[in-house]
Amino acid sequence: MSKITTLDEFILTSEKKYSDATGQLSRILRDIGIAAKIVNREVNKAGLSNILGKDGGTTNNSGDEVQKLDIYANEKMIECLSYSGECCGIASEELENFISLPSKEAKTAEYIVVMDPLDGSSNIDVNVSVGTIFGIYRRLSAVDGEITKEDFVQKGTDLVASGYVLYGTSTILVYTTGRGVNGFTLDPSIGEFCLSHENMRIPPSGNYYSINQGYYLKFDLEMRRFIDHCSDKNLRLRYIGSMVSDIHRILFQGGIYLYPNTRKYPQGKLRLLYECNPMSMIVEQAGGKAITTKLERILELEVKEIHQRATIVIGSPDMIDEMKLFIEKYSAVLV
Ligand code: P6P
Repeated sequence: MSKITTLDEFILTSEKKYSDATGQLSRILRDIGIAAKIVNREVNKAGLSNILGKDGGTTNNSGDEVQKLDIYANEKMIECLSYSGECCGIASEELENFISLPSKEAKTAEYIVVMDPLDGSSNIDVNVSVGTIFGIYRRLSAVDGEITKEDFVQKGTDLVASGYVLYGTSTILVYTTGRGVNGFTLDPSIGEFCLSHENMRIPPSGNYYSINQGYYLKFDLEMRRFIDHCSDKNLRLRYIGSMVSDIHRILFQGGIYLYPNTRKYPQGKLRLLYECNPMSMIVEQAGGKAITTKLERILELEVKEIHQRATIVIGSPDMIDEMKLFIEKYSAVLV
């Protein structure tokens, strides 16, 4: 039997490799691992424990109807991130504004977390994959003071770590601290995330493209021409309404995920801080690319608001480069 490397062991071993590591980031990552196991337990029995359905018809900052599991996942992530005392504040899709964690230790902690606690929650009631997305930044405010909005509205290039959990046919946690991407699959028989995908690299190209083709007539010309091109090349369209799931496929098998501007979302639908930036850090660390439909690198975008939206084109480098040619050729905006 090959040696099992648990997430905790991997985090601690990685920490020892870097003399400047203090263990604070490791403890935050382990808190997230615990939260992922708890959320996974509820996701797997959502149909049985009256946790399905809308939470009284409330909506979150993305305008999405809030499902009970959204709220549960948000609460558990906040609770678990309080354990180590290494996180001083959280911004979440489920929260109007950022929050400070109340413990005495948290007040002087040096990291903040941004998160989408349950991405793709419209899939919950129909038993389709959902995910958690997180990013970790160093706080900018003085540790003896209050946290501020500036602690959160940081560029993606300033991310210290990012990751996601995919609650699918199995549950996998994928993260990076800027030194490569590693995946850990949950073994329910021992309750541990075990290293299953070491040093993940995205294929330079692939046979999948992922976009909500239902908006075809609402996309700009360059998007429609690219979609036509994908069809001409007999690429396979895969789009399940969960960014984590769609990008996870592309990370493994190659491809491109696109959420361009539409009439309903002229700035794009996805949130820059806690969806686009963390996923872009992971994909870039695995050798991929992530840009906006105006050819800007996602990670270099100025973040001005916590719930700021962005367009995104992310995935295999060769396919992103090909998409750029369509944008340069057909985009009225870039002329
Ligand atoms: P649409 C889920 O709400 C999400 O933020 C992403 O995970 C997903 O890819 C996208 O929005 C789905 O949006 O407009 O295609 O339903």
